[in-house]
Amino acid sequence: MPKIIIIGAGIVGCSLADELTERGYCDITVIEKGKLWKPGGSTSHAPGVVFQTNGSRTMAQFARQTVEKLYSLQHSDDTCFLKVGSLEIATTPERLAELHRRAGLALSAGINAQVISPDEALKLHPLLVRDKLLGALYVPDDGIARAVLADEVMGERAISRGARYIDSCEVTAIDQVDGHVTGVQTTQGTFPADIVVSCAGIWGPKIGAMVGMSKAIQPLAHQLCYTVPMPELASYKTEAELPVLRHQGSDLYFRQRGQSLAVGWYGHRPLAVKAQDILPAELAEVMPSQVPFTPEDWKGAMERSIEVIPSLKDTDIAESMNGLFSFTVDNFPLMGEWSGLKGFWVAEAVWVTHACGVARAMAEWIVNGHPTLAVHECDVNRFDAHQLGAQHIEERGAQNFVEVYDLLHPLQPMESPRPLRTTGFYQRQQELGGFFLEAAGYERPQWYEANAGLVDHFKSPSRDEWSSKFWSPIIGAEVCSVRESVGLFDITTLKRIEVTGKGSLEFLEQMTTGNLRKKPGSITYCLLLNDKAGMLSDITVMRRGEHDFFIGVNSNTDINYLKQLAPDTVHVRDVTAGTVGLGLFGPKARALAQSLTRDDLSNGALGYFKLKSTYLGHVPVMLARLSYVGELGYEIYTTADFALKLWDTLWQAGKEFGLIAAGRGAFNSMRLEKGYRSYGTDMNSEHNPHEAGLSFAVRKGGGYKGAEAFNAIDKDALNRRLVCLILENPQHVVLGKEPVLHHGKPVGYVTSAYFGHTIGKQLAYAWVPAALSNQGTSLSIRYFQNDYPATVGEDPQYDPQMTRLKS
Ligand code: FAD
Ligand code: THG
Repeated sequence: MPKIIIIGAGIVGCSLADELTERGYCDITVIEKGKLWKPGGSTSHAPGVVFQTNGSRTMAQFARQTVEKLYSLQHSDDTCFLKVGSLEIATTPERLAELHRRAGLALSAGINAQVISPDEALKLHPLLVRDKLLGALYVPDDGIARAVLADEVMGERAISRGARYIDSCEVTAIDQVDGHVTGVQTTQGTFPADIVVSCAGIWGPKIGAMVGMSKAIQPLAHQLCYTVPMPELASYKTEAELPVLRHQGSDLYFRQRGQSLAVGWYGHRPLAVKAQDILPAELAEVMPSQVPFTPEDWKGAMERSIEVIPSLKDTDIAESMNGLFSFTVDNFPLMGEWSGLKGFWVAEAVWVTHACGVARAMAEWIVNGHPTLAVHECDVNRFDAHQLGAQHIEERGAQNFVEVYDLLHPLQPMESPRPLRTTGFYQRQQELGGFFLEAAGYERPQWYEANAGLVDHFKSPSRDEWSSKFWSPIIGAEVCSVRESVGLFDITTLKRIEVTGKGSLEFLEQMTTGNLRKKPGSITYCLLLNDKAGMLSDITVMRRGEHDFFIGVNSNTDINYLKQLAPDTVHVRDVTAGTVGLGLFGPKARALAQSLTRDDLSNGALGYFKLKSTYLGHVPVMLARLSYVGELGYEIYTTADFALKLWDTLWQAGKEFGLIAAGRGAFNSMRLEKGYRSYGTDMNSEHNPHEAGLSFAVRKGGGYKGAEAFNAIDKDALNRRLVCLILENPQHVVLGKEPVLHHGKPVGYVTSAYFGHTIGKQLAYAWVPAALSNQGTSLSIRYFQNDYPATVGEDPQYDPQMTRLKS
């Protein structure tokens, strides 16, 4: 049994000790610099408000598990969760619409939620104003976490199972030998360990610095005040009965505490603090995670509050604080084993709301090697280099604070810093009027205004205000034009690695489901599985030479995962930033490419899923004959220095073939018509290849990670399936993440949705129970308040015979 040290006894550390000891990992030492059970971190003063609804399914599940667990914990005579319900209120039509969308997100994640009328809201919370209210989102199972009490209950339980808690003990250094953690040094001496888990919250960056790890965490202060007792609350005798409230339109939230109200305020400027500068307990006024209250930043908070709770008008503030907690560059927590040091794990930037779910996933990860829920969004190894720079962390953290309650469209890119990364094609893309969104920090065109002239030719269904954000009818025109002739797509943002050296083939055979014993020049589409046959990624392995592979992967997590496991003779190198990629896709792609090279590109010489090094004009390239948009064509790779020359060469030659530049919008619509899944969106580690319709990518026999579990799956007894839904009315637009209903009951959720311009239908891929996955099954998709009828259709809808790709 490994010796485990947990740094920090906040809600995350305490939950983790509980989850690990429950799984029989009892050699646990929790080291805490403060005093138990209120050691002075963010948990010690959090009002504990829990709203489970989240744009991320995983985060919503973490919240659900947290509520379940805290509700099951008994402290004295009460549970550690007060299930008072929650109300998010709307005073504008836009916010009301947003509440309907959020209700959909909740239902998709299995959380009971409904939009209710102002009168119903008032019944639940009589202090609310009536006249301005348009409606509210009511989630009955939301409420208040009694986090400090929960820490004590979970802590005592872990201790009863053999764990140790040592308080007033500060970790000052992490020991390591040969890239593996060996223990920690503290103010009370050295403690050996096989695994160290940092649950240090806002001090996370400081612990990170001990091992040379930059953490994408920014501690920020947030203002919270408690009122004096209010006469309107005089009749309440318990800690809280009224639902917790959010008024996102004014950056406010509220909870009852006996006869007073807590008012939380995000409307102030971001108040950043460096982890290194947080005062120790003996110097801090109240506790380390509270900095002095700044009344000037509170300005506006009460005025806005009175607008929705008029009885606050003559109410004084009894307690006020600027409390510290963590924001990250992408709003997701940091979880998992850091690839820079074996045995060094992190669970930080976690809200109370998600803490027990996060801790459960961490414990499963440590004990079983993989968590049950999909954690790719939260993986500590997910970041690009730029996301780990001090300036970026500070700026993104602050911006995410400002936007915490903003009404954000799912496609909305960060505003700053932009442009941050550009591909070598950027100048040309600008000249063509590219409408840029951001991907992995790169500017990436969604469509090109230069193609506006095509719109008269190829019409798209019109869209409502929400779905027409970051959208243009040009997207559909680009699709149709590419399917007719040929298009140029910038695919540089797709991550690429080289795996080279003796033993590469054997290594990749163990790691992937692919049949890779093919001649150099071949390409294989395959999967990475975990030990439970859950999918970690889908990749394309291009064999360039005997011991030389070029692989298209999905994320930095994939890259770090392969790096971690590669034997000494095998080198895994990320070549994304040093190379560029263009997709040349469409029926005229071969004729165009052939006009630029003396090598034979005929179907016989360079067939489907084959690879070739050649020149296009002056530019040395690798042509890979595959296409995520389902057309004849090539992925073309070259080094970054040749980007512009490559673009210009193709552009010049493309004139006679009707070449257009096409954006990501077209790319996504086309890949969905062809039924190509997008990892992270359509599927993740919670799903096995059969459920996702990808078992064709798994080789027969075994010898790869996950084989045993995969071979044990009963294909005829799957619980759920990814299906292709066709909306009955092609004018009905959905965007993804909406709940799928059967006879009015939520049964699943949409992953990706686009209009299929070639087939003239609105498509939505969705997870549904296997019993409802047969073609022809009638379901509906809830978009805001509307239930749109949809039917399970053939998968894929476009070119199922592969005639276009293989022509
Ligand atoms: P912490 O509770 O900060 O625990 C980390 C522990 O690590 C600390 O006890 C610290 O002493 C210890 N530690 C650090 N460094 C060392 C070291 N070197 N050696 C030993 N020990 C160390 N979240 C919600 O979900 N709902 C809310 O309503 C809510 N409201 C909030 C309001 C305010 C004003 C603030 C500030 C935060 C709020 N949060 C809320 C966020 C929430 O409080 C935190 O995200 C959560 O408590 C973090 O828990 P943690 O265990 O990660 O960190
Ligand atoms: N290009 C490259 N690598 C990639 C992607 C890509 N890696 C990550 C991600 N995208 C992987 N996704 C896919 C999905 C489908 C296909 C390729 C990459 C594909 N599938 C064929 C099919 O299902 O018809 C496979 C046919 C076969 O196995 O013979 O082409 O876009 N480089």
